[in-house]
Amino acid sequence: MMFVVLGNTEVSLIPGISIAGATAELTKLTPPADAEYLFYERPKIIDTIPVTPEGHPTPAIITKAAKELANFPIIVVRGGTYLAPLVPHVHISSYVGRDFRKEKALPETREIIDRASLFGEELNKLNLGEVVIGESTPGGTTTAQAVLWALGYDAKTSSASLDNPQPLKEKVIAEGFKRAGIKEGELKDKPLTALEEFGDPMMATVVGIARGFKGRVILAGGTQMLAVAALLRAMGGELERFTIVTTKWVIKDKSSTFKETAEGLGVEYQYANLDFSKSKFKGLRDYERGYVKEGVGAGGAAWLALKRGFTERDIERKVEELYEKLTKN
Ligand code: AAM
Repeated sequence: MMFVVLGNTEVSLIPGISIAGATAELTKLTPPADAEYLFYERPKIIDTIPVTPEGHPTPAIITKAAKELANFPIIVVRGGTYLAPLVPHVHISSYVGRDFRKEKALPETREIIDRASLFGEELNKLNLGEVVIGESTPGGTTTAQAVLWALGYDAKTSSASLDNPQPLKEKVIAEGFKRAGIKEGELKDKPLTALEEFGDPMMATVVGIARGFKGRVILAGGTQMLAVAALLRAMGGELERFTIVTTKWVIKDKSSTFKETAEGLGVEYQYANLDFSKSKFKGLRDYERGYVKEGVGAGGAAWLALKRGFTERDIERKVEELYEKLTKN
C-alpha cells in the first residue's frame, strides 16, 4: 500500500527557491494536482499536470505509470495544503507551513503529529506489513535542509532544479535561524521545536504516521525523507524498520549530500534505476540532465512495481505512453 502525503509551505513562494510548478504562485496547486493526476487523465483543480517553468513534467507521471502497471492502492493524505485535492483522501490538516524567516513555520506540529499517528495506529490493524510513503511539497527541500541543520546535520538537500539554488537556500535558512535565535545543531535534542520552527506539514504528517504504524516503512523520496528520518531518530526511534527509496537522479546529484547524510544517519537506502535518455520527449530526457529528479513517491512507486515483477523498461514505456496522451488531448 502506498500513501502520498501532500504539504504546502509558503517557502515555495520565495522567488527562485522552487521550480515544482510553472510559477511560484502555481506551486500552491502542485500537491493537489499531483494527487489528482494519479487517478485521472489530467488534474481537476487545474487543467494541466504540474510542470517546471520550462515544461518538465511532474514526477507524478512515474508514480502513475507504476500504479497503472502494478495496480497497487494509493491513499492520498492531506498533511496540510492550501486546497483540498479533488480525489478521496485522508484529511490530517489544512495548515500550510509559514515562511520561517518571519515566524514559526508550524506551531500546529503537535496537533498534526498526534492526528497522523492515530491514523498510523489504525493501519496496524490492517496487517499491511509495510507501507510506502511519498510526498508532494514544493519548497520542501529548503524546509528539509533547515530542519537537518537545526538537528546538527551538515547536509545539502537536492532540488527540483538543475541548478540547485543552494546559495539562496542557505541565505533563507540563515535568516530563519536568526529569527529563531538558534545556531546549527542547537535543536539536536528538540526535534519537535525544529519542526515547529522550520518544518512543513508533510514532514510532521510522515513522522506521525511512521510513529503510529509499527511495520516496515519505505520513505519514498529523496533528501526531504532524510529530514524525516533525522526527526524520527532525534525522537528516539530506531531507524531499522525504515528504508529510503529514491531515484537514480537523486543519488547522482552532486549538489546534494544524499549518500553522505544517509550514511551519517544510519538509514538504509535504495533507488530505482530508471533511464529516460531514449525518450521521444525533451521534458523526460531532461530528467537525465538533473531536472525534477524525484517526487510524489516516484522512486518508491517504481520499487513497488519492480517488486511485483515489472521491469524498469516497463515503467519507462508506460511513462512514455502517459506523456504521449497528455500531448494529444
Ligand atoms: C513534486 N511535484 C513536482 C515536483 N515535485 N512537479 C514538478 N517537479 C517536481 N520536482 P523543491 O524543494 O525544489 O521544490 O523540490 C521538492 C518538490 O519536488 C516536491 O514537491 C517533490 O515532490 C517534487
